[in-house]
Amino acid sequence: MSATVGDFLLDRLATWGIARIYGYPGDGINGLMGAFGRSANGSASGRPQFIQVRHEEMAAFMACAHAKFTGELGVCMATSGPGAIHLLNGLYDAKLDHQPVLAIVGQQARAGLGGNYQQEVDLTTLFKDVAHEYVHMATEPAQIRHLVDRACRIALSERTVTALIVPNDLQEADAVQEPPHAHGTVHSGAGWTAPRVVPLDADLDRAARVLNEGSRVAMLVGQGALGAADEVLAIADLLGAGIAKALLGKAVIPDDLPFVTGSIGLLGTRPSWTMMQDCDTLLMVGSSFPYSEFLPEEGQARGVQIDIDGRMIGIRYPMEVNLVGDSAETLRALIPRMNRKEDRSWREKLEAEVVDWWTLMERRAHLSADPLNPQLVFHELSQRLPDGAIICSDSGSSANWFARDIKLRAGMMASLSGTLATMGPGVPYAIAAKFAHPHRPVFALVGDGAMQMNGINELITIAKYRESWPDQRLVVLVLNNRDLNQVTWEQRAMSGDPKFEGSQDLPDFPYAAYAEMLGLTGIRVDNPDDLPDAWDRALTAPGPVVFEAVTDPEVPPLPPHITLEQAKALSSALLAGDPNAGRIITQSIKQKAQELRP
Ligand SMILES: Cc1ncc(C[n+]2csc(CCOP(=O)(O)OP(=O)(O)O)c2C)c(N)n1
Ligand SMILES: [Mg+2]
Repeated sequence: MSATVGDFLLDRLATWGIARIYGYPGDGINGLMGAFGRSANGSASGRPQFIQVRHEEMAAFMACAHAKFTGELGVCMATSGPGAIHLLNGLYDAKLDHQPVLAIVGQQARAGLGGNYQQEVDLTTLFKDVAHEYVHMATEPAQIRHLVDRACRIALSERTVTALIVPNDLQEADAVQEPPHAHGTVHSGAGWTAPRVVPLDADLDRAARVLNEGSRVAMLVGQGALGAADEVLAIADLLGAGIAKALLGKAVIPDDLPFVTGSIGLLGTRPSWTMMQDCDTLLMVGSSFPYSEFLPEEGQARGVQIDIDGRMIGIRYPMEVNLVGDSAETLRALIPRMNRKEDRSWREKLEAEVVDWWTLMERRAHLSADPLNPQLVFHELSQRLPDGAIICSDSGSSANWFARDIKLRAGMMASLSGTLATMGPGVPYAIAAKFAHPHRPVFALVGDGAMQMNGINELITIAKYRESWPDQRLVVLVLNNRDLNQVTWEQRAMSGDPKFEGSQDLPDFPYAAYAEMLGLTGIRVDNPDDLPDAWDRALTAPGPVVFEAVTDPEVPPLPPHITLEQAKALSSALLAGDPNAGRIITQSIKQKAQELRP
């Protein structure tokens, strides 16, 4: 029997299979903390375990990453007022990337609400946008059962964020597990299973006709195709298609297949760019990749899109056939309708471009820089990635090198903040990955700006929990370039402004030495000759590692093609007195020149 509302709330979450809640305490949720305490923090009762982070935003990132790496509901918890407010950015990350996450927050006591009380914030209104599918405040013990049931079920079925607000005095009230059988009460049950969603036969036939009539088919897969690798590969084979991957879909299929053109977009590859320029048919599966200039021009290609969410269909390219359905199921239904394309010349052309691209990547990685070329850091890591690795990239230049230089193999997982593109998720995502898959090696690829924003603090969380992971392999790669580099390049290439050192330069920080102070392994590399050995050491270290790579901020994260406008903007930035003009020109020319080599 659950004694209090707090006890019952945790028990009900356990009924939903919730094993872990990321959060931070406060007097707004002491009635919930007491319930964790009464169950010896989960271990005694099957209740969830409370994982204490350094900042509530990190708890929300971790809940999001839990959802991304397990497919389950992620849960985070924070106190009223400031704690609840801190959650927001991480919750938006989950909402925008369509992850099921439940936020549970405290509130002032019911009797004081509306009294301009200390820490009283109108939380229903605050969460109304991020948790627009379901946000409710409990005012009665008898509500808890259906509020939990609905918040969990709606988050899962809509793949979105929901929020529950529980006043602190209510948490300590006597639980009502079963509302009275009376008018005005709600009697809910737990549980949700994913439905089978397949389009109608007539629509599948129409899609098959478009795909069969095309001769140069380009595929673009996103995170919605995770779990549909066999079907994606089977249809690509029948269609003689190449496959480009949106960032969140990087792990859908391995990068070592000859017809995989890799990432697309500003962080993408040249083969993906040319495939989209030259295709006559586009098959998009589970992606909402936003940048239209990287997709075919309107009218150039006929399009078929598959997405489980009818709202995400037909918004990036005017598709001829829009199929609302599960990726694997829908592709499976399409496969018997396909005629195998006998002319393989399109696929062969793409494969040749992919070979050239990887050669170019290798050459660019080995160009000298001052002191380290970040591409070499990623290149050397890529070759050494252990089987089953989980990779979490941050936003920043690391996302470029993650997208282009990391060759994922079958069985690996990877993610980042794809749609919100927020700084800061790298380290907390990695921590959640480690809790969800403690036997797998996990990597966070993070800039020094993101480390200074929150990653450094979350190293303390790693130090706190490392002993609970049976396999402690967790590497945080920090690109120490003393610069907010991605934005510095955007200032130059998009706005035509020289680097503004006042906003862009970062103070140096001893990341590896700090890791050592925390009892982690710290490795600092500032000489390219040391990289292979340093990576070997990092990958065989007995516990978590901070791998500090001192990298050159003047190595340009070049887009797959430079438009005339970007070239003009960059040259005007340099002419306007960019403080690093000379070295930028040298590095850019070196990078570009590799494309001209035979
Ligand atoms: C919360 C947040 N603030 C600002 C930005 C804008 N932004 C995107 S990347 C970036 C620079 C990141 O710098 P760093 O982490 O050092 O990585 P680098 O690009 O230098 O490798 C900034 C400021 C953002 N995406 N998110
Ligand atoms: Mg940086």
